[in-house]
Amino acid sequence: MENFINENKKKQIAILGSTGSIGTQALEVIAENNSIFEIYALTANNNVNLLIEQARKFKPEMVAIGNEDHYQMLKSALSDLPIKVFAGIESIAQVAEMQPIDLVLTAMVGYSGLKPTINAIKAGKKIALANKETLVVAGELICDLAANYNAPIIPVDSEHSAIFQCLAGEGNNPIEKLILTASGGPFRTKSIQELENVTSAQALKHPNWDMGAKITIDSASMMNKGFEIIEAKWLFGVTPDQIQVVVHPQSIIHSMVQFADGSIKAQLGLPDMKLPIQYALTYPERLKTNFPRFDFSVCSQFTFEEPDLERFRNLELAYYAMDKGGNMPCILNAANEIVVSEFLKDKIGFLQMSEIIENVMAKADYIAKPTYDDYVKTDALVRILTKELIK
Ligand code: MN3
Repeated sequence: MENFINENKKKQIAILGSTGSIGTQALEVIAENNSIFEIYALTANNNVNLLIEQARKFKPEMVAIGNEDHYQMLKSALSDLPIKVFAGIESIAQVAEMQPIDLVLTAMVGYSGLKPTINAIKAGKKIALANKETLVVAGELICDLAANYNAPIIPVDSEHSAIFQCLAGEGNNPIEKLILTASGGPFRTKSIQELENVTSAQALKHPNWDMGAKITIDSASMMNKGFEIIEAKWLFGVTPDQIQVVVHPQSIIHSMVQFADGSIKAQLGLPDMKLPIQYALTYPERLKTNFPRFDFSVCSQFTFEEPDLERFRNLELAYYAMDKGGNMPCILNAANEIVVSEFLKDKIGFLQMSEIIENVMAKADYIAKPTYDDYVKTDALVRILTKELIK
């Protein structure tokens, strides 16, 4: 593969979702390596103040804000700079396909990542994929498009980056199994009785990773790991029975690959998303960083546990959705987005989230071979159905 980094021509980067946790960390990585990378476009959904600040600092060609109410504010705050300003969800998808862009980092939250990712793939862009919901909702469609349009997808999710790194140099050596590690989240040791009463504030305190609110709740409920199983299936072309989840509370082993000869390769490091973000930006090369290094004398023990499917039902629901295929993972995702937002408002309990999702999965219309329009329709209908069941 041709080296991606070329000091004579800076790589043009678009960050979709630049004000979120991944987006802001990606900008730190890019600021550190500004002789290699240049920001071409930044987009955000709602956080207009931070988007203005980022645009003034990185001076992209263009910015887009999803929420059109913020257009005037964004436009006037940047009026002294030659930055094109757009607003509306559709404009974010259009920004993703702009000709000069070399790489699109998809770091939006949830289903909203689907359309812009499709556009970027159709424009043949290299994709650094942080928005896992894109693959959960429409993995088959995305992978077919990526193959047809020659758009490489490089995972940013730490587990998938780990697997991707383990596979580097392995050619077509057969994978026997992928072993996804899970921290277990803040509720790993809580009993089912205790889980009845945990609050969103408790769920937002993740022991190892500092992330956005939605993914932190998904981590506490293990839905995040459920999504990651589905993400792994599509990224690495394995079958569901080739994906195993192991709870590893220290979050130092980010995931592993077991090959046909029984050999297991693992990727290790401190839990810091800047590493997988940077690897996705510089792949297949590695750049020097000043991130803190893992120290074996400080962490003397790695432990492993089986995930508990009784307390964390979501993992089982995700396996079911993956086996069932069609629009079932899309149903799973839409129901989850609604229950998470209701849990964050303390409108429903922690365990209720899985109960409601399971109920929605039983009631929603199943489509075995969905088109893009079917996904759009499924997402919209399932959101309504889930809200009705919560009332
Ligand atoms: Mn992850």
